[in-house]
Amino acid sequence: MTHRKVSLLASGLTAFSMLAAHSLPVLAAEYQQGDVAIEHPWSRPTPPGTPVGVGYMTIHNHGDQSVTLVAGETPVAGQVSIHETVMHDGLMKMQPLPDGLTVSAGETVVLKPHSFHLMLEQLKRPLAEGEEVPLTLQFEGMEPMEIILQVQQMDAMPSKMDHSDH
Ligand SMILES: [Cu+2]
Repeated sequence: MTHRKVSLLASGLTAFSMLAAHSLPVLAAEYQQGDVAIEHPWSRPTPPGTPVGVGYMTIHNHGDQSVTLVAGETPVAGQVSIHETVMHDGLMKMQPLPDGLTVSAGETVVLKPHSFHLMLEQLKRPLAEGEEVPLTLQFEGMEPMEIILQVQQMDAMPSKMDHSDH
């Protein structure tokens, strides 16, 4: 009897702390579909006239098979591409990943400045700080996954590097 009570209390507390966490405005949002979890999807404000925006997030694959992000879609952009930034002859350069971005079984991949990222191309309007941008992610062989990018400044992130060069 006592044990049951304790475990009920514990699960109640867990539910409460999850609710509390989700009610905090700046906290990382988490999305889960099948074995894929998306953490802290975010984007950056764009100056007027900028043709592209970015999409960053952490992708966890909790499954025992690799998953591949092959496409994305958002109402604010004409096209979403999956890019990586690489060093080429001593210069940083970004290039599309034609086969998508694969996350191996049990692994985590972080989309962030100067690394993997989504490009929101043919932006239809500037993205403003504080805005929430809906984004549909398509992993190969999975149902589309709806997430929200929080538009925020770089300052909120540990990296001080600027990514405005595209
Ligand atoms: Cu890019």
